[in-house]
Amino acid sequence: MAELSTKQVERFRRDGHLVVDDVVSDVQVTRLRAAFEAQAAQWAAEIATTVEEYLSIVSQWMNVWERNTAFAEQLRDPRAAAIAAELLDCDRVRVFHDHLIAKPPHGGATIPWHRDLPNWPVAEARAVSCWLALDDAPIEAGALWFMPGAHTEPITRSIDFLSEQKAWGSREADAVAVPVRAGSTIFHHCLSWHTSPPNRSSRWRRAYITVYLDATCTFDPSRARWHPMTGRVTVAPGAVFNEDAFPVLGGRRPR
Ligand SMILES: O=C(O)CCC(=O)C(=O)O
Repeated sequence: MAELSTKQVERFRRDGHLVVDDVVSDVQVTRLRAAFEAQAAQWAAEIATTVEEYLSIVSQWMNVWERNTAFAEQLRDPRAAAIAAELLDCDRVRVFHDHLIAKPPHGGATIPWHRDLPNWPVAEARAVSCWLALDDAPIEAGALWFMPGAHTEPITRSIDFLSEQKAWGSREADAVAVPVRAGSTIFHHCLSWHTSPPNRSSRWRRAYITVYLDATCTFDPSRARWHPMTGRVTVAPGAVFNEDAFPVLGGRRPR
C-alpha cells in the first residue's frame, strides 16, 4: 500500500515540498517533547550550567538519535521512511543525519534562504528532509517558508547563507509560508529553497528533522568537505555511504 496519493507525489514534484499531516501521534509527540526536555537538561548538566542558560545559547543539535532512545525510535519510523522513498521514487532510504532545531518563545534567529544539497558532501540530488513539528508551528512562531518550484533550478555554487542573502527580487511575492500542527511533517527536496523567521509567539517552536538519502547516493567530499558528517564517512569518494554512521532506515512498503 502506497503511503501517498499520486496527487501528493505530483504536488511534491511541482513545488519541492509537501505537507503530510498527522504522521506522528499525539502520544509520540508528547514523548518526543519530554525526551527533548530531559536531553537538554542532561546536556546542560554535562557543562555545569542550567537548562535555561543552555537553551538560551544552543538551539540546534545533530545526530540526536545516537544519544536518545526516543529519537532513535522516531528516526526508524517505517511510515516516514516509506514516504521519503515514495517521494524519491527509490527502494530504500538511509539517514544522512538528524537535526533538532528549537526556536524559543520570542526568540530564535532567522534561518536565511538556502538549499541543502550544495552544503552536503552528497553527489546526487536524491534526498528529502522530513521536518516533523514537535509544537504547532503557525506563521508567527517561525514556520518554514518555501519558494515553490525553485528546486528544479540548476545547482549553483553554495551561498554562505549566514552572511550572503539570497535576493529574489520580484519573485519574493511567490514565497509561501507553510504552517503545520504538531505531529505533522513537511517533506522537502534537497534543492528546495527555504527559510524561517524568528519565533514571535509565546510558545516553543521545535522541529525534529530527518534527512533521507536514496540508499544508493554516493559520497562527494568536493561539494562540502567542511560538513560535520564528512568526518563520519569511511568510504572513498564515489562510494555509497557506510552503514554504521548512515544506516538504511526502510523503504517502500510492499504493494
Ligand atoms: O527549522 C528551521 O527553521 C529550518 C529548517 C531547515 O532549514 C531544514 O530543514 O533544512
